[in-house]
Amino acid sequence: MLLKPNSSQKLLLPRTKQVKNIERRFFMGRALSFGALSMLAGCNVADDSKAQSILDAMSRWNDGVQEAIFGATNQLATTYTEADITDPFPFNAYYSEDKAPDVKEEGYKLELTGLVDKKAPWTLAALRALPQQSQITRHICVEGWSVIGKWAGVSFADFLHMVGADTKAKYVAFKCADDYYTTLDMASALHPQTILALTFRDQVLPRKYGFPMKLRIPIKLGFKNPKHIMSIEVTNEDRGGYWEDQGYNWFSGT
Ligand SMILES: Nc1nc2c(c(=O)[nH]1)N[C@H]1C(S)=C(S)[C@@H](COP(=O)(O)O)O[C@H]1N2
Ligand SMILES: [Mo]
Repeated sequence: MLLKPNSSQKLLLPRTKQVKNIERRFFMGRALSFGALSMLAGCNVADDSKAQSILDAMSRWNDGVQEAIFGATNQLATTYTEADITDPFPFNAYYSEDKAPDVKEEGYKLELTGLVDKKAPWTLAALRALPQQSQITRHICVEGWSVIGKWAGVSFADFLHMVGADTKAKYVAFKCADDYYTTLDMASALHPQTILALTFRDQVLPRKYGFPMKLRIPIKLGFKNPKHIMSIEVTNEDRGGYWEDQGYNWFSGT
């Protein structure tokens, strides 16, 4: 599905191009200066672990620069009206719709691990009893299409504070009922529009859109919005992600 022509498209297209250009420049810079860097650090290219840690550091620096350029974590994503909602709303995952995990509400509990004080798992009923926040925002997929949807659920910042998460930790990592996983930077996790979404268009989140819950984070590309979440870890280790580990940019802000 192609981008619908509207005001934010004008902003989006040049920006996407800009991201690509910036990444290309960083990549070239990285490639050209690799020899010099290895010398500086006193290692040769055969010294894999040292070379890798330099590349990792540069990649983290790239993520930091993107955050500084786009300031995504300080800005609010555009919100839309009910009339703007894309209907029908597409299905998307790394498999076809009939393969979407069929998580049952009975027995489901959201697991919390890592740097969290209160690790007691959460039932859906308990999550539904918390204050709910709604949003109509644009979901942008890295494949080049975007759609507008409506989600509601628990403010993720409120949830992290409630369970005594160490919000000074670097990351929040997610594991899903399929083989999907992703890692978010803490600033994005705490963004005021990041929600643990329990509904889509005011109905219980359907299986195809991530039942029992997805993280809806409009300041990130679609693949940073994990569906069918089973466990959440607060951590200082980057746990990577399904697409991130296949080369998609880790930061992937919108
Ligand atoms: N568990 C899980 N989450 C996932 C995916 C997936 O395959 N499995 N795909 C991602 C991608 S690439 C996109 S574009 C969105 C699609 O979310 P939607 O169903 O709400 O449109 O889910 C993201 N989260
Ligand atoms: Mo996507």
